Amino acid sequence: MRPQRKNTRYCENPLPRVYNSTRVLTALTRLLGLDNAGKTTLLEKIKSIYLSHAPAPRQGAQPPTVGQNMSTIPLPSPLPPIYLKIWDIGGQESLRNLWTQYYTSSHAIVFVVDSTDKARIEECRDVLEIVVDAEDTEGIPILMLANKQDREESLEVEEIKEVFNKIAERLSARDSRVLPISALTGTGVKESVEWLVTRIMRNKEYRPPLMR
Ligand SMILES: Nc1nc2c(ncn2[C@@H]2O[C@H](COP(=O)(O)OP(=O)(O)OP(=O)(O)O)[C@@H](O)[C@H]2O)c(=O)[nH]1
Ligand SMILES: [Mg+2]
Repeated sequence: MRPQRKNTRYCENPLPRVYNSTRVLTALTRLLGLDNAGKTTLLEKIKSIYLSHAPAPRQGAQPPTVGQNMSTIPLPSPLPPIYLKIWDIGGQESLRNLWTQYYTSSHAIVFVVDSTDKARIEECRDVLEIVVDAEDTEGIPILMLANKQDREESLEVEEIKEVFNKIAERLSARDSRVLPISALTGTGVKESVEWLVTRIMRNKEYRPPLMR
């Protein structure tokens, strides 16, 4: 008799069995933004909200991301029956030129801004401008998140909007939004996911989600 092989394949998020067979669509979302913006914390927070047993992120617990992290989030009803595959990509300057390779396969982009980092807000705008101007991001929803709103010194969302106004004009033809969040406490995170999935579905003729 042949020895039984152990399945050792690593699987970060085994998907719950309760999902019925009609749930077959997958949309790819990329979390972009400068280093220290809170992308990994946001991904961890989303996991803790939508996946059972995923722990909530703790302040300062995430080391800077050198490559990328990915999680698949099955969205609960009444949201559309879709899996959101979220990629958190390192934001250090040396890693940013790698972002372009992900644009064509993305159904939405989430650009995370550290609202407390006033010194780099212009850099942040310049980087977002490059993302928005890239040919392969044309027509896909872009969500800008003014993160770290739990911190007293953070810029208000209206102040962030002002900085990004110039870009917003160029985005007028497509779905975009600026929302205030705290990836740490979770304020605004569900609303952000809901905005994303609604816009991805609305855009499905232009960039159809994948069949699983
Ligand atoms: N107070 C507060 N701190 C936050 C929040 N989000 C992230 N942080 C902190 O900000 C720091 C950076 O967070 P990360 O999630 O590692 O940032 P990142 O965007 O993934 O950074 P890179 O991987 O270098 O691109 C950590 O100390 C987090 O705990 C937030 O909403 N509020
Ligand atoms: Mg990170």
